[in-house]
Amino acid sequence: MKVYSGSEIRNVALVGHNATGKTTLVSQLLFNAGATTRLGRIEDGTTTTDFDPDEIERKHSISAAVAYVEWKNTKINLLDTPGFGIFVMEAKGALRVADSAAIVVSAVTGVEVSTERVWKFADEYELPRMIIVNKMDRERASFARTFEALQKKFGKEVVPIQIPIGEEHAFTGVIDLVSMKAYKYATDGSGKFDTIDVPAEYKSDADGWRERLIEKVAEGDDTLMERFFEQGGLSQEELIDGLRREISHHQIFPILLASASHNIGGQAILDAMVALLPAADEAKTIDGKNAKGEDLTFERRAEAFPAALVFKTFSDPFSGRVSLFRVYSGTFKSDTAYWNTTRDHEERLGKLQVLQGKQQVPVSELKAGDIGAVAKLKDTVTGDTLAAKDHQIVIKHVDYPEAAIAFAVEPKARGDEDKLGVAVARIIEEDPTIKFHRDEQTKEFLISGQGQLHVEIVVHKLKKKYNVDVILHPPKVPYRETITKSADAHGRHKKQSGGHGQFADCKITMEPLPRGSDFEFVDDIFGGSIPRQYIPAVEKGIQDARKKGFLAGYPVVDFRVRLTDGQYHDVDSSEMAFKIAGSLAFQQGMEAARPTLLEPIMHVDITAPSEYIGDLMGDLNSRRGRVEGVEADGDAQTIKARVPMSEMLTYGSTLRSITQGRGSFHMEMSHYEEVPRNLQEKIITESKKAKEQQAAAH
Ligand SMILES: Nc1nc2c(ncn2[C@@H]2O[C@H](COP(=O)(O)OP(=O)(O)OP(=O)(O)O)[C@@H](O)[C@H]2O)c(=O)[nH]1
Ligand SMILES: [Mg+2]
Repeated sequence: MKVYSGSEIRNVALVGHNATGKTTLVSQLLFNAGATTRLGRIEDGTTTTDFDPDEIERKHSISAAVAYVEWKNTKINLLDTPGFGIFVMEAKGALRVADSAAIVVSAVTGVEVSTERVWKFADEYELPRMIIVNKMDRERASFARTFEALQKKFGKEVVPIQIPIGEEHAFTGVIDLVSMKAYKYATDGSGKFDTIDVPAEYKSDADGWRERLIEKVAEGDDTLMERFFEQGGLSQEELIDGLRREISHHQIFPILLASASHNIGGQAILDAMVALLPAADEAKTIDGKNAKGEDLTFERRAEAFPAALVFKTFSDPFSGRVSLFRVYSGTFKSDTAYWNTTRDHEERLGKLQVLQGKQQVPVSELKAGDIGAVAKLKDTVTGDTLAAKDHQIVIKHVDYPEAAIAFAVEPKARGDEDKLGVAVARIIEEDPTIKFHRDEQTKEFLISGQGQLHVEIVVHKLKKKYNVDVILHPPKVPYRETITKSADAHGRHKKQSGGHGQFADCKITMEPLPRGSDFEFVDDIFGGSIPRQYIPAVEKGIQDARKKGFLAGYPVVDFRVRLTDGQYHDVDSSEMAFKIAGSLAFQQGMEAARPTLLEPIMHVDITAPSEYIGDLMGDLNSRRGRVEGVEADGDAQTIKARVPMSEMLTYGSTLRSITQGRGSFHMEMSHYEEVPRNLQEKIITESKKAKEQQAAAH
């Protein structure tokens, strides 16, 4: 395997809505460049970048993957990413290490929800981009409509550099507006093409589009503008140079066309990637932190010391854990020790490789700009920086969003708990947007992720890859309890059993506090009716009791206890006795203080094409939701609402069916509110039942 330097490398992330054909496009480009011997297809499970068994079975991408081609003496690293909303962070991670983005849209559906999300990520990372309008062969494909939608959404910078020859089943080639040549493709999927003159019937159309392109390029540069007016046009070289510059400054987002599954347009896309997208050593600075934790930006190309960011981890059945990294500066060599600057320890890198999907191709070294992989790192996970011990920097990785939903899981086999923990930890290494913890209150294991499907995929992986069979319970709603009025209470613990007795007595006042204040304990004892040393015991007794709950076993929050009076006995009093007295007082206080249940309210954002908004609002109404606003965002709209968590547990599938899969949603914890009284009885009975069952099982 040849070693490439940054100027010979393009790192392009293919991002976009799901099913726009990103994975198929990567297959097409690999095949056209001779990296594979046949055109991989989703339907046959033969694509290079959807190699995971789950991806093959589900016929869509779940995880980012890398492949490469050599084209015109240039290595193009292609990062294929999933388009489903719940996996969109994979796309963000890939964009983080790419130098440009290929935004893939379907010529049938145009701009969609994930298109806009990935566009925003590309904005955030200031990436130059090209737009590939794929599926030009499909019924109802339209170049004009798609172009219009793109321009409306992303601005006048969206400019075609190709127009199609034919549409739908008649799509047979593209006219290149830069060279003013046409490429006509074989209909057998071989990708073979003839370069021909622009067909007569397209001539005037193509001239018009070319003129618009040239004007747009000239706009960005005064001297070019002058030449344009003097000469009445631009030379081929001036046009390409100008285009390249405008693309790198985000002044032009060129549109290219394709039918990935019919293998049309591939070579023209590869040409454009090499000629128009920035090389890996052209990009500006990269931000991170130095060893002292201070922010810093460093010039990638100027630096000789090695620095790389691990942006992805996956486990391979043969080589174990594989870490993918992008080299930002210096050169990484096989069998050499580096420093994990994120975790501050040495990490030995074994044999370096470049990846063709899951296939590992050995390489002696990787230079600044390249993307490679290494297996079996000792203690390095996604997001870590590898650098040199005497030159420590930590490169900034992506910020992951909070998990949107949590499910309880239970191993089917007793004693599999440890195995479960280890397996989930492995999965989290691959996908840091998954969270796993044990709920102190319910003692359950909780897996949280970006949506129900996300968690289901984890469960599937646990079984297939790690042989841990779990039962997925409906997500648990973390209810709370509180009081609604003040009450005085008295707790007295007295026992005379043979020799040593037990005695403690305390009087308390319980008062409601505002939401979110949790618990306060105030010592209001005067005159030593309870000696100092026993007061913490009273508090401890109340703390323990409030965590166990009163109505339905949920922690009691947002109240204050004032300890006002009490009695003790010189011999018979003890800490234990005062703990018991405290808890008895708490029980009595709860009875008198009109207890009630609190439920978590979620802040929910739901995005979908406008036509579904009415139905979605109606549905939210029936879920006790409060709509707080609707924001128009092009053809899509986003509903902002607050909805009780208990009403949102299976929202993913409802949303899918209402919007035919075109909506997405995100939710975050907002605050707690009182459960309407008429719903409380049911929650209390259910929780009691669950407890009895748990008790019976143990
Ligand atoms: N007709 C037609 N079908 C295509 C084309 N490109 C892809 N497809 C089909 O569209 C479906 C989705 O293609 P994928 O390549 O998986 O799309 P993707 O963008 O990678 O999807 P995600 O991984 O879910 O984001 C598959 O059934 C492909 O065969 C195309 O140009 N024309
Ligand atoms: Mg895909």
